[in-house]
Amino acid sequence: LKIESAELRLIRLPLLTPFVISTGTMTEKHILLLTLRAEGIEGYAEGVMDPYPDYLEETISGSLTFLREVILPQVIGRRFANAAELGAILDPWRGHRMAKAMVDMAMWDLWAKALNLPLSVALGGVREAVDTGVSLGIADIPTTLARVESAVQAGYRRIKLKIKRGHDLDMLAAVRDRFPHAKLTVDANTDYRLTDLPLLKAMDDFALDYIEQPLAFDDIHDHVKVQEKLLTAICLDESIRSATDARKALVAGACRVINIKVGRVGGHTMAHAIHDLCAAFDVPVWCGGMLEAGIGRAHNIHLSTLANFTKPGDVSSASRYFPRDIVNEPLEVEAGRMAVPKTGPGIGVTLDRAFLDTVTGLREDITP
Ligand code: OSB
Ligand code: MG
Repeated sequence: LKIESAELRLIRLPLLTPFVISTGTMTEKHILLLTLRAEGIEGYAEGVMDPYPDYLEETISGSLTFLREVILPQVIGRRFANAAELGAILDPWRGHRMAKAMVDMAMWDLWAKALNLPLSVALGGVREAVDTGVSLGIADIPTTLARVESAVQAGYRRIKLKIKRGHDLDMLAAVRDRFPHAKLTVDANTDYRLTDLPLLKAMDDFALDYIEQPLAFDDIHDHVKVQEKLLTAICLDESIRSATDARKALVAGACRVINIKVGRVGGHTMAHAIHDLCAAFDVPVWCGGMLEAGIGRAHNIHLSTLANFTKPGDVSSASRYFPRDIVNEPLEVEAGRMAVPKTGPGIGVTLDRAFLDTVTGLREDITP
């Protein structure tokens, strides 16, 4: 495949409901969208970086500069047999895994399309639909109970509750009391410290499937101390950026579950490596989300078809987030399962170009 040109767009989509997590509130989703063109085919990817570094360090403006000035000029005009060959261009640079992920993901989409295969098949997936859960933002207890109720009614197979210091045990007690049999998890997005160990230990009473990322985003070591003391499994999200991170976490006993976000770890090639490593450790994985629009959501669904994605992922219905999506196909959950989109090969969704143009703030074409 010879990559002929690329297009970067910066789009803004309003969220139906503000999404509140321990690090802040999101009311609008800003998305960097990449198109790679080769031999009459287009491959697409969405970036998961935010305007400001509140989830991890990367920002949209930094990624835009890195892609426009450093990476894309080397990709365009060059031939690739597959996405793994991007390593020669991407690996020399530090960090920037979210930006690298965009290039890797668009290349996987292109490659699968060139082979006329669904991306799930090109990746080695084994399912036609994937189990899904929901991630519920921080809200007062009555609002949270109502949201859990509607998620359970909708058939979601796991409910993840966002927590922060001061919004944890009372809320959990209320939810567990009302929903004694629901599969519940919590996600702290790094809000706790080792001194909170007694509080985290108290969460063992709520039969949670796991506690996601209680400690710092750049920490693996201290999570070992939490995991040793708790019966509940720790799941790492922010701390795992690569298969090397995953190896260190698993060898040290920092977690018993890993949340793989393809956009966080540098793309499908790395996501697959983490998936395989976890399988070797007998550790289950699940697919996380970053409130993606249709392109990123489709990538997540295809990735979730790999065999060791045995826990429900955050790949819930796009209509929970956006009044209108940038793809034509509705990505909606039915009875707790999301079907793999298959309008054609690759990621199996098509851009709603007329709508996309109305939400595009910046567009750049990168040509040889
Ligand atoms: O930690 O998983 C997270 C959203 C933004 C930033 C971080 C996270 C999340 C979510 C949302 O939990 C998952 C989704 O896309 O529904
Ligand atoms: Mg998380």
